[in-house]
Amino acid sequence: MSVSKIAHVLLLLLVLISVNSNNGVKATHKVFKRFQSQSVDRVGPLHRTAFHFQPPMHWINDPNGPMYYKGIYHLFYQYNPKGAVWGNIVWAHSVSRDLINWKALEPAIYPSKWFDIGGTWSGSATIIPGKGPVILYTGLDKNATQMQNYAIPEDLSDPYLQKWVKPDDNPIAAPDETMNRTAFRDPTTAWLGKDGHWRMLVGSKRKHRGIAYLYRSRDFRKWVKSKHPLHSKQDTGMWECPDFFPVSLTDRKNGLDFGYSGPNIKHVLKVSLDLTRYEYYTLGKYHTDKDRYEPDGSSPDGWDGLRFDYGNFYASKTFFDSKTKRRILWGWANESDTVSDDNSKGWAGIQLIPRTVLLDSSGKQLVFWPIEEINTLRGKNVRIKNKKLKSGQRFEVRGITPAQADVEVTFNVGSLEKAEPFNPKWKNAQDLCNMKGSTEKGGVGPFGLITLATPDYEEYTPVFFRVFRDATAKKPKVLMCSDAKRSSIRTDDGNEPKEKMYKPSFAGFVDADFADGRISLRSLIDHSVVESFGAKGRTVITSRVYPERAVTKNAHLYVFNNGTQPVTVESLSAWSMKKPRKMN
Ligand code: DQQ
Repeated sequence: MSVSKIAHVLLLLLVLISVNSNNGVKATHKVFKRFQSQSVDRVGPLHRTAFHFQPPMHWINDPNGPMYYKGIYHLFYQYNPKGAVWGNIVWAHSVSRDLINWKALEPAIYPSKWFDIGGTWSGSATIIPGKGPVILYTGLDKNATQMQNYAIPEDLSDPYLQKWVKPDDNPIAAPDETMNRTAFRDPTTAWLGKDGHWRMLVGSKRKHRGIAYLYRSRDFRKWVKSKHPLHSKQDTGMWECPDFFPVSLTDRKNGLDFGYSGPNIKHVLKVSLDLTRYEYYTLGKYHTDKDRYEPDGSSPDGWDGLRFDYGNFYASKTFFDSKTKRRILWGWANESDTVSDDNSKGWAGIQLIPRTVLLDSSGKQLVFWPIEEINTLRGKNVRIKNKKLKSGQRFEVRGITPAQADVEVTFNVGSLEKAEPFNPKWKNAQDLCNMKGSTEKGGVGPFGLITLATPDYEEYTPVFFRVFRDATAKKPKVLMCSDAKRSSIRTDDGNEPKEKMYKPSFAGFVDADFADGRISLRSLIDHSVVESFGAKGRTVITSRVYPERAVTKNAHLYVFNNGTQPVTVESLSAWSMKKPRKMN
């Protein structure tokens, strides 16, 4: 091996080690044989969520084929009908009129033909104008070769589209000899080019290079791989669940459909990195003449890329809601406790609250916000105005159910003079959050919410900001953390000696200018999940947590300031959240 090759491999190893040590959301495809043979005999209710999407029992992972068709929202998802670990995967299917109240149907797609007998893995839905929806999904044959298939509704007059047919001319795309046959999956929603041809992407890798292969078709049946992939990036490993869509530079309210082309748009390419189980996206230009995508210089294309969510969030997928003209994001949050625990509680995995996706006014990142329909679940409300928090002070938010709540708060920090200097060596937000935590006094911050807490802080999950002065930039450097380190007193009791509950100090930097001294935070708290939106959705972090004492009526919610600089809670509104009903 040449010296440069050795240096390259070492660099890659270093990147992997550092990235892995900061993440490690649990792998999905690991097969836990011992647990696979066990079926669920009871469901542990303690940490089940109330208003998140979750089937009555068993394992779930990626959201698949979300779509809106003739008045109905459809959500399919990867589901193990037999147990609480990954395996036996089918496409479970639920429908809703409002994305909140759901009705579960029979699985839509399950292994039955030679081209999917080894597995029915992730994919997307496309609505063909004048014809109806088509699902593209990955099937595995008996040798575990991955290939792309299509399925169509058996009866288009059934409003719920319950039965799906897999025609015999499948597969529509199989790996050729230049491709990796076990790394070829997760087709995107297809889009129509100006030439009248459909396009879709399929995630893959060659050696360490992540790849989004592009396929074209005139009739949606015969698909041809284009000469070049849409995009690829060295040393990023397998790209799972790619997602590719346009966003408007000028329209701050509406999303754009997949095939939209016109002036004042950018494109987003998101990939889910199998190696580390986190995702990143770039903003860039889609050169439709060459069918190639080029990320903007300002969007890091690799491990340091921008993220939809800096926490427990994976295999996400967007769809265009033609009813309300929104682009809506679904993402899956795996459990963070041990596999034995998942098995004994009889369920694992939730879908997070769908989020709208828009381009930020800076044009340099996306912003996310829980869909407004979630507000229909808001119940009892408490409000607090203009409350000053001196250094080291906290107050409790009383009068709502803290384990099942929606909280919106706007802080005003006044001046940033006392902000600590930012050390340019601090490259990684999660390391920084882990190092400083929520109790080490800073100048401006840490301040924020303390969710799912016991009054003595034996257990607590703080979500907070810490503001630094950045000598090299005009703006302050703002760190946002959702720190699960002290979320549970449970000592790991998994049967496997190496199993440990995963309690990371998830964090991201926030592009907030504090021009008026203000920064906002919203957290959706639901028993074992805290989804937090900083600075109106510029940075989003999801944590899964498993308190032992801070549960149901014994959970508390606080607002705190551990910075030297006083902070004012300009306004706070918190709601108890209701459970959705079944769709009727
Ligand atoms: N999960 C699916 C795959 C996909 C992975 C299998 C991502 O299609 O690559 O359950 O979590």
